[in-house]
Parts: sequence; structure tokens; C-alpha cells
Amino acid sequence: PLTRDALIERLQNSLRPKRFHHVLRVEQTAIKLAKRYHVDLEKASIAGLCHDYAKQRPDDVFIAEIKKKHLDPDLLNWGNAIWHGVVGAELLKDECGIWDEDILNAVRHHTTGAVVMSPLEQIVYMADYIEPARDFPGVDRARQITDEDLGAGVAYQTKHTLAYLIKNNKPVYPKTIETYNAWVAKYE
Ligand code: DGI
Ligand code: FE
Ligand code: FE
Ligand code: FE
Repeated sequence: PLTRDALIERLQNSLRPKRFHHVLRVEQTAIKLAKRYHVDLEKASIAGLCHDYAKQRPDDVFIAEIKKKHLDPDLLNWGNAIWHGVVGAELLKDECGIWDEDILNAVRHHTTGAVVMSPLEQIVYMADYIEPARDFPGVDRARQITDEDLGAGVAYQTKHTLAYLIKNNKPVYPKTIETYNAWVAKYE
């Protein structure tokens, strides 16, 4: 595996400056949450840094990787927003020698969440949402809830992201709905 310094260099070469600075902020936010919730700090650092590794790859790279790795063919009906996590994790194996499944799952699930998420996965999902430069109505509430209860933060983000997608007539990826059902909706 790459050292943190080598990984930083890769990121700097593959991401535009704005995105690169976002991943540094997600790393720092993930480390803070990892301290708060007693999760491995080094894994939080690497996962935070890697989560958007593939964000700026052209579509044809993702399409080739989906075919090469025989990933779910339904992925071909989606785009960068869904690909950069799930398919990005495959590129991290190929190109950066990152094989830790908890880190890879944190990258895979950082956009849509998942029915089952480890503490590290929840941390990266939340760090991406509440890093210091994020500015949207409700972000301070999201930061406060996440500091009180990590799972409650996951539920908050999941609910608000789904509401945002629906309000804007965006297609909802099935995993996003599964996450909503698992973390937000409760049968009475
Ligand atoms: O990569 P980032 O911009 O840091 O953040 P992200 O990976 O969490 O989200 C990328 C985009 O994906 C964001 O605009 C919200 C969008 N998104 C999340 N869930 C879904 C989705 N887009 C669609 N169409 N469907 C989803 O279910
Ligand atoms: Fe992302
Ligand atoms: Fe996110
Ligand atoms: Fe991100």
C-alpha cells in the first residue's frame, strides 16, 4: 500500500485543486469523528483521502472497469455520481494497492450509504457531508447530530439527500432507497 505522502501525491495529480482540498477536509473531519467514536485513525485518514479518488475520471474509464470486473450491469444505466464510489474502489485496488475491505466499503458507500455500514463507513459518509466548507441549510444541525450520535447523523443525511433528489426530479439509485428504508423509515 501507498504511504499517506504517496497517496497525497496521487490525489494531487488526479484531482483539480478544489476537489483535492475537499478530500483533505474530509480526511480531517473523518479523523475527528474517528477519535470521537473510537475508530482506527489511520483507516479514517486513508478512507477520507481516497473517497473521491476517481471523481474526475472520464466515463469510459468507469464503463471499462464495470465490464472488466463484472460489476452489476445495472451500473451502466447510471453516471459519475454513482460510479465514482463503487467503481472508484476497484480503481483503488488496481492503482493504489488498497485492499482493506472496510476502507474500500467506506469508499463504495460514501455517496448512497448502505443497509449495513461499519463505524468507519458511517464516519466517511458523514465526514463528506459535514466537512467545514459544506454550506447548506441544515448543515450545522447535521454536525451537531453527528457529534451526538453517529447513526442519527447517517439517518439525517439519508433523509435529506432523498428529499433533495425527489424535489429536483433526480433518479434515485435503488441503494439510496434501501439505505433510507434501513436507517430512516420505521414500520409501526
Ligand atoms: O463526491 P461529492 O460531491 O463530495 O459527494 P457525494 O459523492 O456524496 O455525492 C455526489 C452526488 O451524488 C451528489 O450531488 C448527490 C448525488 N447522489 C446521491 N445519491 C444519489 C445521487 N444522485 C442520484 N441521481 N441518485 C442517487 O441516489
Ligand atoms: Fe463523492
Ligand atoms: Fe456525500
Ligand atoms: Fe466527497
